[in-house]
Amino acid sequence: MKKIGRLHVLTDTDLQDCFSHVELAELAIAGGADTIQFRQKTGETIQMIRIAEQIKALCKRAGVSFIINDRVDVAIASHADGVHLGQGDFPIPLARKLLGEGAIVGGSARNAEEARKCFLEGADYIGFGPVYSTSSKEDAGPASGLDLLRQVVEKIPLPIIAIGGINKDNTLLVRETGAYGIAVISAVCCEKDPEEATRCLRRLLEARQHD
Ligand code: TZP
Ligand code: MG
Repeated sequence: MKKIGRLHVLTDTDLQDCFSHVELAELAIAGGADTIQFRQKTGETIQMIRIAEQIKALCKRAGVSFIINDRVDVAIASHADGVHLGQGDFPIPLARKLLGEGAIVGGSARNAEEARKCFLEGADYIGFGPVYSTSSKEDAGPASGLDLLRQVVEKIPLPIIAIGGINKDNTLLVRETGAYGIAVISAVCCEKDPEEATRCLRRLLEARQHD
């Protein structure tokens, strides 16, 4: 069954060099991440497949969903649970055709029109943002803010995963918009203790409203 997850940790080895993708996945899973997204923009495909296979094994053991950023080929090769695709990446309908109905296909959206397009193309969830400004993605574009996030949550009948500048200080505000979950890079990968950082975000997501 498709499990989208509410706390997506995107592994990153460009912003920091203390932890490998596999180490980050392991620590994030231990801290309570329920989706791991392997995100690497450059490098040899064979190397990516090897890393993805290792993360897949960790995720499978823990019952955590495993998604690959951009690369449908790496997702197929590593038996990942799905892919996450940006507006200029591999087309969502084609990814669905190649990966099948059982795969998780997520799409990125920066505004309501792009979110609707992802929905119409058959995405299973939408990564919406950047909600706050971020330096983790060069072409992320301007921050949407919480109001636009709230509008997308209300308009688009898919799980909305908020992304961009999300950390322990704003997770509760994001959650109050009705967003299904959050996705983070720096709030986990760039912390000294990624496991504890993940645990902290998990607790905030699970805290009762108005606690
Ligand atoms: N897509 C939109 S913003 C972003 C991506 C991949 C970067 C998120 O990184 P951070 O460090 O959580 O702001
Ligand atoms: Mg992309």
